[in-house]
Amino acid sequence: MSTIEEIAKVLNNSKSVTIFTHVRPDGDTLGCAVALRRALSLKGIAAEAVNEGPVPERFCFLEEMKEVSRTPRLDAETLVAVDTSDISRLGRHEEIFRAALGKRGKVTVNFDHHISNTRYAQYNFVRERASNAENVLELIEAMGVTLDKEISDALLLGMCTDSGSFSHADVSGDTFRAAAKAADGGGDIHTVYVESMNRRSKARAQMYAEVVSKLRFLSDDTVAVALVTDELLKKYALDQDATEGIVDFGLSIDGVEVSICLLEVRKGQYKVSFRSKGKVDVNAVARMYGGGGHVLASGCMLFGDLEEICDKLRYAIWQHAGDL
Ligand SMILES: [Mn+2]
Repeated sequence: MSTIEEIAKVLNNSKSVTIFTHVRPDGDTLGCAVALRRALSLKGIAAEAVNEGPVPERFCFLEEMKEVSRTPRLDAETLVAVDTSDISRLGRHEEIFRAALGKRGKVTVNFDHHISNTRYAQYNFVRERASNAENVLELIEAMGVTLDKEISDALLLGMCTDSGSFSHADVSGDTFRAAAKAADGGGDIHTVYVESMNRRSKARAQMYAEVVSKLRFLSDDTVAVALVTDELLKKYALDQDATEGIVDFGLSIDGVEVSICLLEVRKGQYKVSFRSKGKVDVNAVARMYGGGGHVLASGCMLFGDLEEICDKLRYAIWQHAGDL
């Protein structure tokens, strides 16, 4: 594995850089990408940030998000993936990244914080932190770039969203030290928190209330399952991004050890998000079905009807339940 200093050197010596983010982008992958894009351009290096889809509305309060494009425009020398545990998480851009692997004149970098990272690039840096933005902050410092307001806000967005506004179990002194640097750099945590995490449309509030009112409880009320059907999203004219955060509600219930959100992506196919209070390793649970993530937060895809899926989940959690 490479060090932050080695990767800083690779980036500083690059003529051009494309920064890739993962599918269904969150605040961390986008915050990391736009902060790094700006740091590179402040050094006079041609740089762009890309995602296969649109930037979710709740992150668009940052001007820098305008710099995120749907397809690479540069034929960049260096390709960097941020916050992306596996190359397949690049979605439509996977082939572009894959084509650069081992190709002369191309450099690939994988810069991440997921325990499940598959080390798919030429240069890999993976260090567990509450957010990858903490790692990117150190990378930008190692590149010799002074944090400005735009970089600081983008990094705070990553830290704030991935850490559940600095509340998750994996938040440490490192998180706060990084956040303090971003605050000193001009970052505004109040705006970042309110815009990205603490506002919602009326339609979303109503959809949320309906999902919560129908929560299912499994395994002696230790597992809460929220179901978001396609029909429900259509009823409120919402897209799948609107389900962000629902899984966290289940975990707030006394006695619940694992909270699950099932999002129906098409008939018989569900995107599953897991949260754990700590007794169950949900990274291991998700891995049973080809997914992964962190010990306390992970995801996978499941196929079948709802009852089959609940049986699978019950079984998988029981397998990894420890003293539950
Ligand atoms: Mn992340």
